[in-house]
Order: sequence, then C-alpha cells, then structure tokens
Amino acid sequence: MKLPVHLTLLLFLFSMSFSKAQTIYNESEVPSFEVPDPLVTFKGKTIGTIGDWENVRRPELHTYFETKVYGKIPKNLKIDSYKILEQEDNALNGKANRRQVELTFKHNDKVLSFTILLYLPKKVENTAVFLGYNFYGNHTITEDESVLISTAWADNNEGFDIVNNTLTAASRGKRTHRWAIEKIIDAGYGLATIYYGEVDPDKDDFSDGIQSLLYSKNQKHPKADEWGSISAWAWGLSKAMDYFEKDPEIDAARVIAFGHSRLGKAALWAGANDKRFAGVISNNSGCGGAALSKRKFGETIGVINERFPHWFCTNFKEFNNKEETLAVDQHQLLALIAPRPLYIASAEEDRWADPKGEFLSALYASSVYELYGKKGINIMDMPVVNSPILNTVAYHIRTGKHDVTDYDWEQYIKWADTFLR
Ligand code: GTR
Repeated sequence: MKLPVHLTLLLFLFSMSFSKAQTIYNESEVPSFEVPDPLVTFKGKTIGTIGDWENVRRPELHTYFETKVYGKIPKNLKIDSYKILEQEDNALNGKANRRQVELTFKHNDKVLSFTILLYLPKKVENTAVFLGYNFYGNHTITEDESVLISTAWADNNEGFDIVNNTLTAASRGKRTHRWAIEKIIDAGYGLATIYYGEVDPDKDDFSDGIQSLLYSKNQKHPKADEWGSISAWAWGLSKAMDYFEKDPEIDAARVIAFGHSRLGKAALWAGANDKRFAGVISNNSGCGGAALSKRKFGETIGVINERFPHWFCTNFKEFNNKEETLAVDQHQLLALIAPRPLYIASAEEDRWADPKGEFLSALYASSVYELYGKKGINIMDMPVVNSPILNTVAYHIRTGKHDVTDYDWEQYIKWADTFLR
C-alpha cells in the first residue's frame, strides 16, 4: 500500500519525535543507579591489594566484558607473513620515514591481510608510536600521494567518494584535519594507522572479516559469547603490536592505542585485552566505550545494538533497555587498563556520547589507579571546557563537536611527553 505523501511525512515526524523523546539529554531524567565498585568482587569481597586486583577482581571483570559485552576472540592467530609494500626515507618534506606494511593471516584455507601505514620521525631512534584506525582508508589521513588505496569493502558515502563499496583516490587527504601528523612527528612520535574495514568490514555480515577465518566447521556466525566487530578491531591493533615487536625502529614498549568514536571503543577494549599497550586514548568513544551505560544518557545499549547489531557480542543484547541488570559498567573497562596511562576525551556538543558519563567513568576507574599509587581523576566535578586534567588518568572536554581536532592532539602529545618518556 502506498501512503499519500503528507501522511508519510506525518508518520515520519511522529516517529522522529517519539525516538527523540526516548533519548535522555537532560540530567534530571538520568535514572538513579548503583555504580558497581571496581574494588568489590561479584561475591562482595573488598579488594585492597594489587595482587588481589590482578589475580581475582581483574580477571572476573575481564571475563564479564569478554563474554557479555564485546565477545571472545576464539584463537590467538599469529601473523603468517608480512611484507613491506612500500617505503620512503624522505617523506613529509624529509622529516619522516614512511612505510606501508601488509600483515597476512591464514586459517582454514582463508586469508586476510591489512596494511599499516607508518610514519616515523627521522631524528628519533626507537620511536614511541600512536596507533589508531581510520574510517575511510589510509589515503584519507594525508595528502601524501604515495599512500596506497585499500581495496577492502567500504560503505558507500558520497562525501568520501565511495561508490560500489570501493574507496577512491578522490578522497585522498579528506581526513587530514583529524590526524595532526606534523605535530606528532615534530614532537618525536611515530604514527601508525590502518583502515578498519580491512580487519572487519563494518556491516552486519559475518561471512567476511577476521571472524570468518576462525569459524569451526559449518559455523556461519560467532557464538553468543564470541567476537563482534569491536573485538575484531581490537584484535587487529594487537596484531599490529605483534609486528611492532619485530620492528627495530619502533619501541614496542611505548605504543599508545588511539581511537575515535567506534574506533575509540575498539582502542579501549584492545588496551584492556593486551597489556603490551603502554597507554590508551579514547576520543569521544561514547556508548560501549568510555561512557557509563547505566546513565542511559544519549545513545543507549538498546539503540546501539539495534543500529549496529554486529559491533558487540550477541549476549550484549540481553541488556537492551535493561542497563540496570549489567553487573559492570564502563568505568570498569577503563579500570582494566590500570596502571597504564589512559586519556578520555569528550566534546561539548557531542551529547550523543554523553560527555558527563565519560568523565564519571574516568573518575570511577581512578580507585584502581590509586591502588597502584598512580594519580587518577582527583576532582569530583567535571572540569570546564578546554581545561585538561593531565594525570595518569587524563580527561578533557573541549568545545566543539564529535571529531578529532588539533586541540585534542596537542593535549595527547603533552600528556604522552609526561607519561611515555
Ligand atoms: C554513531 C554511533 C556511535 C559512534 C559513532 C561513530 O553513529 O552511534 O556509537 O560510534 O557512530 O563511530 O562515529
């Protein structure tokens, strides 16, 4: 049946106002809830020592996030081979070495490869590196003509000239504003990035991506407690780390996992899974990232699982509109990263990601950092905009929207200078 245009419009407006009414953007509507204590076990035992945290509480929290939220990675797949596709020791006006390295994985007669684009400052040896995924291909983060264009699946997008699910040269350099490469190199850090679609295409289809290499016979979909895309992306960061450990120019003990938005969720989970990451930066990661779920402010578990059914494990859907039944909240994900430096960043206009929920998460994770004698967030109220707290647990809320800006990078570099040198 075809509805008259005015009726369709009316129905659309009605559904819009309905879904708007569902979204909490007002502090007075945030439900009261109990914040689960990172230092009290599920059975009620209080944790007072690093040993008990590491041997008792941390493992039970990690298992919960693994089986109920992001999903388990079924097997530790090793790099089958790696290949330097391209390198140049006079990149970025002579300041940096550039390398494009393809890692290949094989299992069950299937193959998956992804390419790390790496810039390392020439004046530094044994370089600390920021490692993060990009959304639209390595060639979008720089004007550098030599950066190879991925052939992996991409969602069609006019703004990024993606047609027929294929990345194109027309989008070269379109995301330079999110990657302060010059600042990073001038400060003596390396930058490594990967197109996230090479590890697992961002769509609700489990026939491709890294998961498909590790299926058991006749398996077509990860089990209820097995990896969704965020776990897959986190896995890819760890595999990049496997490569860094072989690379004599990189100081693998000083690699920071960085990510924006969904890729910030992946960076946090990578940091929680893999203690080799020296630190983690979550830029506007929001729901399922740094933001507390139980506040239900902005994006909620029900909404994210509906729009992106493939991001988390199937078990996570149990908590759609039932955040109160979760035994954990996201501050405990952050606590899994302790005592390593952790930076949570919000943006004032990014209410969908719940800046206050991100701040509180960093605050509530701090007791675990303090157990290690590290400085967490030591103020109870959110700082005003553009006044970063640069402790081992760092936080800022900047003016502006959901994005990565030069301001963000300036703070990350300053903080890394203190905690990574
Ligand atoms: C939004 C999603 C967020 C965030 C964002 C992004 O649509 O609701 O959770 O991940 O996408 O990754 O840009």
